[in-house]
Amino acid sequence: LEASSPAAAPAAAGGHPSFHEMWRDLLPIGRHPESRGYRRFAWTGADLDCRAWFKDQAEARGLTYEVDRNGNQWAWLGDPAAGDAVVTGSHLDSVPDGGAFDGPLGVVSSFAALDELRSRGADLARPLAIVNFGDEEGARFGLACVGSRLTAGQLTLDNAHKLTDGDGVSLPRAMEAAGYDPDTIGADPERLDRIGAFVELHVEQGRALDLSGDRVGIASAIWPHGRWRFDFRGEANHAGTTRLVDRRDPMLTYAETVLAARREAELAGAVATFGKIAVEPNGVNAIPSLVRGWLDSRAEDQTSLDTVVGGIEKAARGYADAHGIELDVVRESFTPVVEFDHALRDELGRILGKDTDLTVPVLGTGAGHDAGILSGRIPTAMLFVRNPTGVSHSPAESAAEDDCVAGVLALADVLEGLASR
Ligand code: HGY
Ligand code: MN
Ligand code: MN
Ligand code: MN
Repeated sequence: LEASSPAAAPAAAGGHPSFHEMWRDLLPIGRHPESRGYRRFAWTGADLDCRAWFKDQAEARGLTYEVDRNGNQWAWLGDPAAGDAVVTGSHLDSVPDGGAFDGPLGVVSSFAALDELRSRGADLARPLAIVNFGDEEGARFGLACVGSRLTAGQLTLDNAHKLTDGDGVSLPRAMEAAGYDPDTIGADPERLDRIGAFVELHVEQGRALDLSGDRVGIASAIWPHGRWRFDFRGEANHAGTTRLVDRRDPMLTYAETVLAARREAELAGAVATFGKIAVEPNGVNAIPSLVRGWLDSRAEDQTSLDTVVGGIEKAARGYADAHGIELDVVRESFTPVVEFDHALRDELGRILGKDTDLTVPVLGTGAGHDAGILSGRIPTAMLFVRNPTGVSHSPAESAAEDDCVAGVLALADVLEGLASR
């Protein structure tokens, strides 16, 4: 499916007409006309349009629709109170100028898999639910996986009030403006207790499946990752009249730190990215007084991550001292390594090995997911769908129609296999 050409997503013969139809309806929402990327930020108009789409899908199928105390949307087949539910889903929000697949592929595939189960006449012994977790990307308020973190009790109402967007609007106030009661925000153990397994389908954000020649894979682990804010403070002054030797220019220190991050990440076999920056006063002809850069760093294991971030901070302090710059480093969020449930992973392998002609490699990933947050609380697994370019968090993200359909069928097999026993 080329995100840039919805018309190029034919309802493939033997494919999934309902997948195709949902994809087509969702595709225009929140898409920027020039960048062609998605700007579906939590609780903004585009996100609300996506949420309305979710509600429509639930109601069109006669599913029990609800919004939980943290604003996550649920669509239930069977009794939500019965317990031991099998839950699938993902998120509908995006990074700035994100691709079409990261998140929505999992939600659309979940509804399509449910349609598939119904057309098969599957006899389910456990309730099934589809979920859209709010604010997975953290593009607006800086913290990723907000909906699942709130549910899992990793973010309190007090701390949610401290999360603000670029205009100073806090997360609870943004939810309130969108018509939700923010005072109900908080851990939802009762809801998690009713879930027996959570399976999230997601577009792969790398090329492992492309290289192995497989359409679908199973996730093994998520790398530990976090976000750190580096505040470099210097002195604003005239760009034309201030001699170089008299400057305390935080941009220089920031630039040296970016280079150090690349070096440290290479040494540790990890990744480190400064992808967001704020400059004050942000004038062409003024030396900055403040450069604020956000570091996103991830590594296969905790020791490597500590080494990378420690190395970057040490280098930054050295450069800051040399230029008379004050430096503050704040860890804004952190997610430890996630090992997905082994028994559930093996179960998925058995189901897919038996019921389809797919081979299913097991892969780790550097991307965060709501499944990773929930894995501390309930048995959780992920399916990845091949991404031929490996590109993600960009409008160039893509997946082939046939692979998406293979993902839908694999998810249907998994849901049926889990919910039938
Ligand atoms: O991995 C991330 O950046 C986010 O959680 N999707
Ligand atoms: Mn993402
Ligand atoms: Mn995602
Ligand atoms: Mn002047």
